Amino acid sequence: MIDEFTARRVTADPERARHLLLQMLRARRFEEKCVELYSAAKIRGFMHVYIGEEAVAAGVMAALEPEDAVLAIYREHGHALLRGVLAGAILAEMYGYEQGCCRGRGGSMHLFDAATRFYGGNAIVAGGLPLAVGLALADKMAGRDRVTVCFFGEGAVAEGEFHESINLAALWQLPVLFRCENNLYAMGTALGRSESQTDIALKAAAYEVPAWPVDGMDVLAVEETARRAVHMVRAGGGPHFLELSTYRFRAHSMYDPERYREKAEVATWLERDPIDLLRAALEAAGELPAKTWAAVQGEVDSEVQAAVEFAKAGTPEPVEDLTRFLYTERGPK
Ligand SMILES: Cc1ncc(C[n+]2csc(CCOP(=O)(O)OP(=O)(O)O)c2C)c(N)n1
Ligand SMILES: [Mg+2]
Repeated sequence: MIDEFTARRVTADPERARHLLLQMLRARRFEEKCVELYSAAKIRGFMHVYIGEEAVAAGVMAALEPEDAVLAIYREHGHALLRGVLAGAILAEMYGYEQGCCRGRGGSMHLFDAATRFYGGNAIVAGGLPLAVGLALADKMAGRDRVTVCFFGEGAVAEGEFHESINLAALWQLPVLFRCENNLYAMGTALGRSESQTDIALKAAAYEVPAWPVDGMDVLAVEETARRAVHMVRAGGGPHFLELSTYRFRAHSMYDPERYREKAEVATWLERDPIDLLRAALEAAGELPAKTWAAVQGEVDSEVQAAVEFAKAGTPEPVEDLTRFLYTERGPK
């Protein structure tokens, strides 16, 4: 059953809703393929998928300009893809090939692409926050009209870097949008087992940063709040903070027996799959005829298939290149 409020929001701008649906589906199908390739041992190393959380990344990207910067954690395939990094370059990176966005040196957790100002991909919990503050400080000092968006999990709030970064961003009124992806677990640790205060927006508010909780499974709400927050930051309003409540449908990483949560809890959240919710709302409003939905799926499937072909045709970096890009091309002979 679609509530009246959702129905009205979809009808108000069906094109935007279909765009969001397409973006979420791109991330979902891409990662489903990654899981398949991982199981077939084509991709190795650590891999963490974002399946279930797509609305959080999809909802903000359309509000950004090409000159803005984006940082994420190790669960970042979707962020990179939706920011504009080519699917083939991401997958080739995961294959460890030279054609990857980091020449195959980074892998799943360290996607990076200067052209789209996607600054990673970071395996260190909370590691992206000080980088975001540094980027925003540079922009402010140089008088550049840019916003830096920093995604991180709720596990980051236990780190000193979280507090140091938010404090300095607030003190210096830097143009950063912090986006906490609260999926309730940091590996196998539920938030309430590690934090005395589980209201994360409140922690940011304690540093005088405007902060709101948002339903991270409702992509229309995510988009609306993201647009507003990006606008406020760009207008010189200093850092802003959004806490998105969301859920990862899959395990933490490819090695996780998931003993810390009940199957019933997962099933409850699966009922709020952001893709299913938006699709149902569009269909109920008569804004997603069967052939439009088939076209959306076809477009996504072709993109994923092309990425697989591109990655499969890749080649490892030649051994003689291995010392390149370390310090300087003009190092001692
Ligand atoms: C500084 C640091 N400490 C510990 C780890 C080990 N570690 C990897 S992922 C993770 C959980 C992080 O959870 P969260 O920030 O909520 O992100 P999520 O995986 O839920 O998206 C931890 C503790 C790490 N990578 N970095
Ligand atoms: Mg988490």
